[in-house]
Amino acid sequence: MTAPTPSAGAHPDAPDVVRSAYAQLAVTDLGAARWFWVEMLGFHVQHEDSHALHLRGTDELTHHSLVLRQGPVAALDHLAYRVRTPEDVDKAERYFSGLGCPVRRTPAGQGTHAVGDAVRVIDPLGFPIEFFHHIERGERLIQRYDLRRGAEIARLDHFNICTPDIPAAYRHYTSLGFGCSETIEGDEHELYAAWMYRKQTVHDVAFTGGAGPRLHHLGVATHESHQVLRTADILGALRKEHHIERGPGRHGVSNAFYLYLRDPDGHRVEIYTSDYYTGDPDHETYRWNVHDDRRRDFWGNAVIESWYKEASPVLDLAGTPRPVTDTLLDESAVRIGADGLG
Ligand code: 4SX
Ligand code: FE2
Ligand code: CA
Repeated sequence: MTAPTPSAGAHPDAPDVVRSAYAQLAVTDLGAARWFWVEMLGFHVQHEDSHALHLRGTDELTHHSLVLRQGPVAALDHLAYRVRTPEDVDKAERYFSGLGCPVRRTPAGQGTHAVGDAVRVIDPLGFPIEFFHHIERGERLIQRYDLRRGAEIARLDHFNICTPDIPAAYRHYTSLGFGCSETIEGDEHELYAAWMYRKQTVHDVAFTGGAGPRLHHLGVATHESHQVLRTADILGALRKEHHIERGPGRHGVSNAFYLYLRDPDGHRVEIYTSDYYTGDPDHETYRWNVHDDRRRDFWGNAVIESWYKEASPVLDLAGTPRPVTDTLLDESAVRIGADGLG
């Protein structure tokens, strides 16, 4: 079986990634997290026990796209990619072992509830990443309009990660078979940011320059921009406007309509809609100059400083927060990358 999405740069031994599939976050107050993600964003509770919530959007047919588990510190537990076949899980194990990465097999029943045989790695960028194929299915909710509330989230769209070495991140994901839809580049084509995909959208993962490894945000999709605006209105009406960090606005990169929120633990989530199809085999990378004021907000609105500086720590395979480094990011990169700082 061949992948329908670009794989020109893929390493022959790399697993066939289908898409960004779910994120598992550690949260310090599960009740507060439930209010935010279920009541405000409209995620559906697929499974719940005393220490974790398994959530999915209206259009998702797999068991969950977000797991919130109670933990001592707010952090990213892991990001998970679905691979095309069970054999691709074995491939992932061999591929990351070959790169010298820490690798742990989590057979069905030993990892995340409802996920089958999987492999967890600390990837070359320092992130905890899972690759799985099997996952339980959920009941179809696509036309359960009666169950919709809040932002009416349809599905997980992407992960955005902070890393000090953007070219290294670009090379790693190119080897994994990802295509590149858009970039932000300097006058000499220095790479400041990149948006990369396996499914046929603008991205499954994007990179923000800065200390890493840290999770910058999860991007979750609604069908239309009115749902993005409605989310901001509901938070305002409840005097919960402090959860709004950036937007609403229109991105230059991706053309998506957006709103960034912070959950009760500070985890950032982007409500995202209306990007475009990238599945043609000759789809070309669109390159933005770092001096173009429309690149991050098409209307030229400045980006708030916290958006560049703050992000969630990530855990190692034993559940301990990983140290963060930013040695490769010099002052000029911070100034030029941080377009909100004037
Ligand atoms: O701010 S950017 O326009 O660069 C941007 C940020 C574009 C798409 C995204 O999903 C994002 O988080
Ligand atoms: Fe995003
Ligand atoms: Ca605010």
